[in-house]
Amino acid sequence: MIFVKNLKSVSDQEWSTTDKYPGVRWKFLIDSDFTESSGLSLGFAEIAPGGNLILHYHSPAEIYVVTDGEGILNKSGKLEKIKKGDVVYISKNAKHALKNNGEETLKFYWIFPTDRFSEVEYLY
Ligand code: 7BC
Ligand code: NI
Repeated sequence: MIFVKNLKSVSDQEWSTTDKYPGVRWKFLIDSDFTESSGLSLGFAEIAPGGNLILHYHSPAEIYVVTDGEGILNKSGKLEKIKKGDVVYISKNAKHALKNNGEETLKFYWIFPTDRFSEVEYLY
């Protein structure tokens, strides 16, 4: 199975949000809840200035690909500035958070080695 998608092609998909993550919204691009895919999943998230994807961990490892903006990555308590063009590897169960302390929207893709985002259990 091979398919091509573009972020614009999911413009009909509603943004997802939760009160847990103020200023954060996201969409699913490759995810077995929406696409005929398995093994890997990909989503796209935006964090508005002042927004915060709060400290959490999960059993699957994760990758971020930052496409726009800048923010502060919390690496299990150690803070590091990240920006457009950076990629981030997060190992299984490593606590992480991402806050947008900049003036523009922070945008990034995330990748999980799972069929779907909905099977990732978020722990705090
Ligand atoms: O961006 C979201 C929204 C829940 O999740 C992916 C990022 C992460 O670190 O799990
Ligand atoms: Ni995460």
